[in-house]
Amino acid sequence: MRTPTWKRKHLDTVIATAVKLILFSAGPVRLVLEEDLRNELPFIMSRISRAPVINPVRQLSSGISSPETLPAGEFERTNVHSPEKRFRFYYFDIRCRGELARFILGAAGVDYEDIRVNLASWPALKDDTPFKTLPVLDFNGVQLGQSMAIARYLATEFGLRGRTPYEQALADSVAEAADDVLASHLEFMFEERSSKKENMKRVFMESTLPDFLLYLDQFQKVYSEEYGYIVGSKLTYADLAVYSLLEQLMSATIIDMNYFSYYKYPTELRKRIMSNGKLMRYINNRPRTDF
Ligand SMILES: N[C@@H](CCC(=O)N[C@@H](CS)C(=O)NCC(=O)O)C(=O)O
Repeated sequence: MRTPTWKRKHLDTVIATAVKLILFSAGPVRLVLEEDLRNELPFIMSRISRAPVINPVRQLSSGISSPETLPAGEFERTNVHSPEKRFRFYYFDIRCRGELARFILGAAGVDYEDIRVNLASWPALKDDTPFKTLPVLDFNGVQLGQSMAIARYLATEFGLRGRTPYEQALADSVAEAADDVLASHLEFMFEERSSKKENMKRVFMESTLPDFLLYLDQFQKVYSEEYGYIVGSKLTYADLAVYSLLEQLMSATIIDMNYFSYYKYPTELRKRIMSNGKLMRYINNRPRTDF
C-alpha cells in the first residue's frame, strides 16, 4: 500500500530535521530549530490570534464580583512589582486549586484583581477559558490556564521559584506532590457515595498524608534544615503550596493544630508564614470560605 502524500511529506521533514540535528549537534542546534520555528511561525501566530479571549464586558456583567465589591482594604495597593502588568485572577469563591496563586500574589505584595466567579455565571464563561476550567490568570489580555502552570509562572515572576535551576526543580517537585495530595483530598471531599468516601478518607489519613509529611521532613533536613523552608534559604512557592494544603485540611477538620506538632517542617513553616506580613495581610483579609 502506498504511503499517503501528507505522511511522506511529514516523514521527509522529520528525517531532514534529524539529519540537521546530527550534523549540527556540536553547536548550532538552536539555530536549526529556530529556522524551523520561523517557518512554522505564521501558522502558530494564526492559531494564537484565534485563541479565545474572555470578553471583558461579560466579566463584569455576568455576576462575577469585581474588585470594587470586595471589602475595602482587601488588596492594599502596595509594592507593585510589574507596574506594566495588570493581573486578574479568576477562580471560584473557594480555596482549593486557586489558593496557591492567591498566596503567591499575596506574599509578593502584588496589585491584582481577585475575581471570584459565581457558580451561576460559570457556564457562560466556561467556553471562553483556555481549558474550560478555572483557575485562569489573565495579564494584559493573555490568559493562562492550569493551576500549577499559573503558580510556576507567578513564582518565577516574583522571585519565589528558587535561586538555581536545581533549587527550582526541587521546589517544583514538592509543589507538585502537594498538589497530588490536594487532589486526593478534593476527590474524597466531593465523593457522594458514603462507603467509598469513608474508605478514601481512611487511605488518605493513614498513608497519603502522613507519608507525604514524613517525606517532607526528610527532604527539608537535606535541603533547608537550618532555614525552616523546604528548599534553600528563603521562601519558595513550594512552601506556600504545602501551607495552603495544610490550611485546607484544617478547615475541612481532617487535621487540627496538634497535627502540626508531629512534624518538624510544618511546625517551622507555620512560624515562617505567621511572620510574613504581606501574606498574613492577605490571609487575614480574604473572603471567608468553608474550603
Ligand atoms: N488541572 C486543572 C484542573 C482544573 C479544574 O478541574 N478546575 C475545576 C475547579 S477546581 C473546574 O474548573 N471545574 C468546573 C468545570 O470543570 O466546569 C488545574 O489544576 O487547573
